[in-house]
Amino acid sequence: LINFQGFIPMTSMSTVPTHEPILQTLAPLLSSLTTQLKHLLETPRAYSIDIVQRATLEGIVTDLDRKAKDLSRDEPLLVVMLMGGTGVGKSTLLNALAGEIIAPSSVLRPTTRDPVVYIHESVATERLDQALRACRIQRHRRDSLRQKVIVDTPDLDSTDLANRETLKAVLPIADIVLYVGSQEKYHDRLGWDLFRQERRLRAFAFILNKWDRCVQTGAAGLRPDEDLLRDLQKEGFQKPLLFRVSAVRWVETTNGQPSVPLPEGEQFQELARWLETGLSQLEIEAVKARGVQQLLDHLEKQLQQILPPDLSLPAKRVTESWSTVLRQEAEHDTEILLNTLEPSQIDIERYFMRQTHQHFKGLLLWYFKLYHGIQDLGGSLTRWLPFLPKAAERRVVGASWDVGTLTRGCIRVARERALDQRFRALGNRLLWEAEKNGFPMSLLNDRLQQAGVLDWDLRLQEAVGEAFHTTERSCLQPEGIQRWQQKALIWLGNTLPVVTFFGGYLLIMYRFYLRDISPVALDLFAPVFFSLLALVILHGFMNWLLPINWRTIRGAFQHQLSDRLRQTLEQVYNKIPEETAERVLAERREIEELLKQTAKVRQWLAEREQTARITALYGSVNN
Ligand SMILES: Nc1nc2c(ncn2[C@@H]2O[C@H](COP(=O)(O)OP(=O)(O)OP(=O)(O)O)[C@@H](O)[C@H]2O)c(=O)[nH]1
Ligand SMILES: [Mg+2]
Repeated sequence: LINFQGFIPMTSMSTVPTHEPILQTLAPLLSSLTTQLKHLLETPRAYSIDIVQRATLEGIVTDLDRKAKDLSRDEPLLVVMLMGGTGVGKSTLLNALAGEIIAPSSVLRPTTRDPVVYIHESVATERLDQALRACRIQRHRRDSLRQKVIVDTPDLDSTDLANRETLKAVLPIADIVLYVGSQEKYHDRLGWDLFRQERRLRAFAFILNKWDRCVQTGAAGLRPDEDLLRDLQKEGFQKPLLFRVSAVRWVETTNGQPSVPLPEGEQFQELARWLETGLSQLEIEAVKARGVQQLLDHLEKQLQQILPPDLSLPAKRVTESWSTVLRQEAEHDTEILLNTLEPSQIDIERYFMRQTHQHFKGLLLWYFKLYHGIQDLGGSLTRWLPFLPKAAERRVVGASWDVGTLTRGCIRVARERALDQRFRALGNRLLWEAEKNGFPMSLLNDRLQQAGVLDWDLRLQEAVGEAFHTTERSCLQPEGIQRWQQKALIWLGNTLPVVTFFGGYLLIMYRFYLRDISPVALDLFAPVFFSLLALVILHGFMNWLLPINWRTIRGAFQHQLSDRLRQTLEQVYNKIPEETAERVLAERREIEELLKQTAKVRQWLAEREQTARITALYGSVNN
């Protein structure tokens, strides 16, 4: 029979104990980690922690807190907890260890409902963890178990789910779990799953109870203990501490010896000895320290899982791809806005023309004033006289024509018709682009929604107004050859009519004084007529060389507006991915910092590892 192999007797301790009060030093370190982790969980995050990870981390906060409190004591208590399926004999085993009936055991399944805490009389209840204080406390006077708390727990596999919940509430307090099985029940799925989950967080020793039955039935196949050892090996426990026990035989004893003969290889006494003397102060500290290491290891793994990615590169890609989307959007929006301006095209044309005509002086200026006066009069007449044909729904440009009113009106109509809808759709399109470029949609959702409800009226008004004024400037002060043409026309316009007028009269005088031809009445009006003709011809030239019509204005305006709108959209949207990536990166740094600190504490602890006597209680880390 395999003896409890992981247990190396006192004399063969492999490392020399240090006198540094490790556990007490560890307590404030754990408290500091707890505070940081709490802060991390409490602050709102851009890269949110999913609900399961959050729950796990909150569990770790509780565990860290618990351990910090536990370790700050002079003489830490070692909590040894019995865990197993219903009817394997946990309560019977505790009774056997206690040497009296302190925990109810029965053939009825399940029996135990409340955990029973077996504790030395000198230990104040306040020293127990909150969860244990509420349990049934049984005191004893055995000094060999002074620093140990043995807990009998409800089963983990009966149909009574409340029992399972009770077990799960006390399990985190366990430093060592005594995994109890019987010949028919030692690796049932529920128990085994729980063992696999918990072994990463605490020490495990194994008890195969009802050994009397194991020996009896042993004929066919593998013996339960060998089978269990094989399973444990697969879990990385090469030399687990396994005790074969027949607890029921040790409940009723005479002079400390069982009344019924023990089956061969029964190891209850070894178990009792291990609990009493095998787990000395040194082992207790080592188990406690190892428990902390396991918890820190668990914390590191969980932190790794919530570590946000570095999104700097995807953010750049997203900004680039958004630029294309925003340019297209600006072009579409411009088209919509221009369409709403269409009905006012004549007003705009006239407005521009009047602005051009401001360049002139003298006769031509008077000519244009007259021309516009007649135009306005024509417009007014069509309104006053019902029988004259009317231009569809257009206003006539007055002297104080207001660009602001026009742009406000056209923005309102454009928003109602299509723009608002487009802005909403734009958010979705940008989200989709982001996802395509490896930037999680969920991170941008909020910001994009906020952008969607910005004061777009103001922004659009600014864009349209600016585009309008730039168009006006470019039309009134053309560049290149047109500029020279304009200059020449202005010069001609300002001089030619005057020259023709006075030239005409000089000609009449020449003919009258030098050629003796007396002018008729009509001749006297000829200079006026010629200068008027010059004015009309100049007007014609202007319309031909520097045309001011809706088509040219629209072209220039479209170019300006789509450019301005693109800038406006980029101002609002383009900074979002990078700013979000920066926030996520800051969160990543925060978690990395906590990871670094956790690793430091773990390292500090590893350097002070005291003994090899407890290695059997832990499987290999890789499993
Ligand atoms: N043959 C045999 N029977 C045992 C042994 N230990 C306990 N039993 C019996 O197994 C039955 C169940 O024992 P309990 O101690 O109540 O089992 P438990 O694991 O506490 O069960 P729950 O409280 O329901 O979780 C009782 O009838 C015990 O007498 C043993 O070593 N050999
Ligand atoms: Mg029980």
